[in-house]
Amino acid sequence: MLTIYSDDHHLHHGAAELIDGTFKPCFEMPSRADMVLARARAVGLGDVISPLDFGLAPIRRVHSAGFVNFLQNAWSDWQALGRSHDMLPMTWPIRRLRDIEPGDIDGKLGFYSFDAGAPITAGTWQAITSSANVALTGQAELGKGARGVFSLCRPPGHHAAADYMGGYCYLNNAAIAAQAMLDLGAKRVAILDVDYHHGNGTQDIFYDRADVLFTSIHGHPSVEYPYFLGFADEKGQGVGTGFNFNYPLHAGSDWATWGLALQDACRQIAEYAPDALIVSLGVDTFKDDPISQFKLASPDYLRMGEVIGRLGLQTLFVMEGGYAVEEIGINAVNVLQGFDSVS
Ligand code: OKP
Ligand code: ZN
Repeated sequence: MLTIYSDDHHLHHGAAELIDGTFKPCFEMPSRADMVLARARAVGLGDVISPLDFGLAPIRRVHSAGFVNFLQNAWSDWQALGRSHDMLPMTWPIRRLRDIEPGDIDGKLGFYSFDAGAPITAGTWQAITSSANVALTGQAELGKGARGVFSLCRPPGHHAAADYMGGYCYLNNAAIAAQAMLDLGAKRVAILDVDYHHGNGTQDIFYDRADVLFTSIHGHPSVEYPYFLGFADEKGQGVGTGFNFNYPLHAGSDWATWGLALQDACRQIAEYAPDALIVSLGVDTFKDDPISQFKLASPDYLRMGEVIGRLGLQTLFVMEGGYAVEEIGINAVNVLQGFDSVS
């Protein structure tokens, strides 16, 4: 399987995130992508190529103009205040507060985010636009006829919506690739989000649309981040009703439970008969993940790839989460090898 990768992800390296009431070193760190790349090379997964630059147009197809402007200018606005440490928000417009973009950068930060887990650093803009290009280049390779492509994105994207960042995510790489597929002629695209956390951003972006089916298997939002979306009764709205499927599972779920949800999601995807499938590939479902509560073991990821491969669809794998850095390469590449083994 072809891998798309850019070293630019190293430019995004936050010092700390606010978690459990304290600052901890960011779990979302550069060594994650390095480990996945090293494993892909070690097992001879396939060629590794650099992304092309698609510019901002395909990003703007998914994200609002105001949000893209905010991300592009955030660091210089911050520096203008004499600050050189990482940016983090701390005031949010929740219920009954006004929906007006502030002029002040601290206000903008709260306006365009939903948590304090995603720092913006000097190199974040370059890293996130490269990450989107990694996804778009994967999409282009699929368009040339590839059966499966791996976009080794970092930072991840599935928590980012049209106009907010958070959860280590800034631009929604999977959504940007899905929209590009549609813009280039696909009629229907399915997304399968296997990351441990609900893909709230992706769901939100496509919630009222029938041309993208969103399916997600994740920790139950009553006890797990992102808490405020990802329940089973979220079915889509308007013409999008019936095109959103959430599988919230309880803490401690292992392959026996998780695999059943995958089977059901795959049944929905097959019934939808999409032109292509995008997998938001997070491997934080792993039993030793430091911030997650599922119990998948490394060989389970081979099974996961096989089940996905048996759908027989052109498939773009977009890297999302996974924080057990020692095993992230084995687990992510196991999915890709499982997929290849049935292709
Ligand atoms: C990003 B991705 C847990 C706090 C979680 C943010 C997690 C973001 C995960 N107590 N903080 O979906 O892997
Ligand atoms: Zn996750």
